[in-house]
Amino acid sequence: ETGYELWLRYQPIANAQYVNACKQLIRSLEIKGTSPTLRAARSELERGLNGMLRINLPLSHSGSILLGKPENIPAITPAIKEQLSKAGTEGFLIKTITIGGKNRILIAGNTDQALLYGVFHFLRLIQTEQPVRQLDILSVPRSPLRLLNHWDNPDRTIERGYAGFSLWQWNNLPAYIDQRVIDYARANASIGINGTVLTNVNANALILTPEFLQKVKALADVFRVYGIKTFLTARFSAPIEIGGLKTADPLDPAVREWWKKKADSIYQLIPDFGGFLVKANSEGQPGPQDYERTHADGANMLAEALAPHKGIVMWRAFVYSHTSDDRFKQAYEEFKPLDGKFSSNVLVQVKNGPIDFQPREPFSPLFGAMPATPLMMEFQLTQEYLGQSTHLVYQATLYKETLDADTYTNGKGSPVSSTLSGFAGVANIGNDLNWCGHPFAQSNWYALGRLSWDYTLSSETIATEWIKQTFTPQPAFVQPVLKMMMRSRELLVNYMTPLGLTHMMYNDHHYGPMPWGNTLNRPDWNPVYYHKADKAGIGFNRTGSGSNALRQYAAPVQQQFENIDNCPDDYLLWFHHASWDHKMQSGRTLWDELCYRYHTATDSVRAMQQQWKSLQRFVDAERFSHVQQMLAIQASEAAWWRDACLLYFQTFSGKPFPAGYEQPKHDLEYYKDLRIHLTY
Ligand code: BDP
Repeated sequence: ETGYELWLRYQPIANAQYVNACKQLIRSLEIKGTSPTLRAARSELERGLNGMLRINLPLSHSGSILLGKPENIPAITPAIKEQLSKAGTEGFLIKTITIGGKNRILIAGNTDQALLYGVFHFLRLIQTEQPVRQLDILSVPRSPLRLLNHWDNPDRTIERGYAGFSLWQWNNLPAYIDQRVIDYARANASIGINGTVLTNVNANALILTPEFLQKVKALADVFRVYGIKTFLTARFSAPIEIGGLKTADPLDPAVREWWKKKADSIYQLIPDFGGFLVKANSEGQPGPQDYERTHADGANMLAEALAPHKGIVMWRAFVYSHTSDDRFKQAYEEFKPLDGKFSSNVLVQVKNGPIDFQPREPFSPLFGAMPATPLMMEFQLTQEYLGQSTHLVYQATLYKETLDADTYTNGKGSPVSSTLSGFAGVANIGNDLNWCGHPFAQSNWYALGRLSWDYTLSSETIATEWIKQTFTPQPAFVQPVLKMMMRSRELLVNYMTPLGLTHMMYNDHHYGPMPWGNTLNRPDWNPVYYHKADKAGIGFNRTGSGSNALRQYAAPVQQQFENIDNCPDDYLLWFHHASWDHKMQSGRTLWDELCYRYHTATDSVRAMQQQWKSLQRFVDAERFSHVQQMLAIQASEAAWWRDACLLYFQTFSGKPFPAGYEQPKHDLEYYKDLRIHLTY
């Protein structure tokens, strides 16, 4: 298998007892309606049931599966109506009902999109071998916005993409629709993703030209069938670049008019267009500050153009300037004062942590700090700083760590998830045969969808579902793979940036260790800025005696971190410059703990390699070997991280490696001389 089928493989189920039980209950289908979305739902049901149970699903007036909206189902009871009144426009009900003495499986919802979600959930139940007798599942998304963000360029390269080129074949659109685009939409609908931003945040105004908009329309026409709205990134200077204006000043009437006309023309083609995602005045992108205007001025101008069409603006808070003493503080400093100043159809989109998608970050202090502004969470599925598509990292544990963190902004029990109005995941998808590069990277796409639908799901639950569907439901495979996945992100943290170290990757491509990096013009692009290692110790003091970034959190959060003696080990160096002899909570000294973490994590990757090897009989040869080869690279790169970092930090600590550890294969100069930054 190539992995192309993702978690929608629908392989014949081997468990005969389960198959028989299903076959007694599932024989035929009654479907109420004929919309393209319902046709897609039906064809998915047929495909899935045929694949898994070998059932051809004939249509019948009293079909054992009844798929429809309440107004089309005369026999519906008041109790069911009551349940569906809580389902909103996207939630669904899957329920065993009795009509005329006959048991039937009702899949109901208030819109066709909801019915499609219901069908996918039903198929998931079967693919994971859940009982289908006595069903009563009401599932309603907890978040209205569940988006992927593609950082795709018009030339089909993908910023931070590690799985090939963009799925959007701009050259062939609008005349040609690749089957992949349809399968992409199916996959998203199966996990509840309801929006996609097609283009890079480092935006190109070309996408807003009439020629490109025709192409975007062709994609939007496909996505609509699957309940997915289309969004674009808006380059702030587009009125100059493609509009012939002299300025992009958001308070200039001609500029405002230009955006209104642009929005009108988009909605003529795509009546349900979602809106714009904007990166402005960040990393060289144009923005309102070029005209001495605020982020709110810029966002509100676009919001005004989109409002008549019910479109939204997602304005990113990823900003930092070279003048601040601590990059950590910047987004908060710029955005917090703007709380309440944004139009009602603007959301501010915030990365999970204050810096930039590191293996571990504390939550961004903006969550909970802007009560008058709807905020969106931005997670990065593509593993820019997490071993790209080479390392096996299941990131749901990272997402959950952020979502569950208590902001205390409304007292105890105010988790980050409670401060959110939407979710965005920076996509890890390209035109590689298996979509995501590493076979396990698909799990991060899957997890983003499932968590955006219901952030109370545990990462174990999501991983278990994914493993069963993507490989096999056999417990002897599921259990060990679940363990591997659940530990994988913690291992990566520990062999790359343990104890709160951060941003020590090579310049530019961010692959591999470069803790010595100090050559870039901007200090806050250099690893030495983040770890601040010296003879006295290591770490970034963000307490009152340092940058005082901690002050941006609610008092109880500050208290968790501000005292060096009880700051959790995992965050120590995020907030403190600690001496090499500092006594960790583990009882070891900081230096010994650093050595311990790097070594045990590297050993654990080797153990993971052995574990995978023992599971060969459960997996097709192609995917087995792909994962196996990747794990071998990961194991050797974990050792590379370990040795490069420990040798480098040893030049400051002056301490020996504790006895019993494997010695580095090379000296520090060897690692510094590696030419990966030239060839990668
Ligand atoms: C950084 C990436 C850069 C993105 C930027 C962003 O290195 O390529 O453009 O984030 O999120 O992590 O805007």
